[in-house]
Amino acid sequence: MKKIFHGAGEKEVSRAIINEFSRELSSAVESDCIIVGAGPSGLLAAKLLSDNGFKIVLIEKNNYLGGGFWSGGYFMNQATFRHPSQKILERLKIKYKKAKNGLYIVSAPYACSKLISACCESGVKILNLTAVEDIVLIKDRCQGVVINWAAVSYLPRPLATVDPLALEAEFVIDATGHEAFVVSRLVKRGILKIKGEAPMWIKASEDEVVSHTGLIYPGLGVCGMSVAAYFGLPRMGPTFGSMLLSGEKIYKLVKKELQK
Ligand code: 48F
Repeated sequence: MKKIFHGAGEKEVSRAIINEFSRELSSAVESDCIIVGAGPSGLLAAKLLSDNGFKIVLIEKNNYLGGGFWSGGYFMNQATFRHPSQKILERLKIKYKKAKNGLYIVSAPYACSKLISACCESGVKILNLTAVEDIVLIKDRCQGVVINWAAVSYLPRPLATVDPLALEAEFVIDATGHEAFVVSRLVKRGILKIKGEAPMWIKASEDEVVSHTGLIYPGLGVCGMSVAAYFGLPRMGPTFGSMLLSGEKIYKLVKKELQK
């Protein structure tokens, strides 16, 4: 049989993976900003910061990136965007249709994969299958996160005592969605108080989430649905414009701080 592929075998393949992953993980130990959660808000914030030359690490506990952006709502894979968020879709070269005046609709898998791709192309360092367990808090400032393999939390108890690693960064952004996990680590210590999401109200929620997106503690920002959870704002369910505008807003705020 005529050989089609190069002769690299088991040891070369294994070494390539180990060496490259080690280089990437070692590089992620120190960065300008760590973004926890690769849903739509975290992905956009990561892409925009990285486009501006900052070193960004994006951490996602699932194997796949995209969070809740793969489906629109109720297992139906069409996502809606209210004006003016379609302008971000245009900048990302994501084609959409008009549902009615001021309301736009897009295939969720298409939009989600385009956003993930844009984020990867911008040079963001991605750690998937990696869970943030805690934060690094030094002198009343969030200075990084504590990570472990996401699978550790599924191990039987006798095997689950695996010590984590820590990554340092100038800023950490909580983009973990409804659970506001990074914020919850400060709540646990009595440093912050979390109000929890209020019931659904699309018209109020989208404006409120974007307005409240910001830095909530030294070194820590929130974007996306973490904002609703932290400030007790209404949820918005199956519409995604405020996730993109929130990601864009936290990018602008963190950029300003990093440039000081
Ligand atoms: O929930 P998610 O998509 O965040 P988002 O950017 O967008 C919310 C919308 O998808 C939708 C909505 C509004 O339209 O209501 O739900 O606010 O993505 C959050 C990501 O964070 C990951 C989680 O797996 C998900 O992919 N995540 C959560 N906790 C951790 C985490 C953790 N401790 N470590 C790493 N990743």
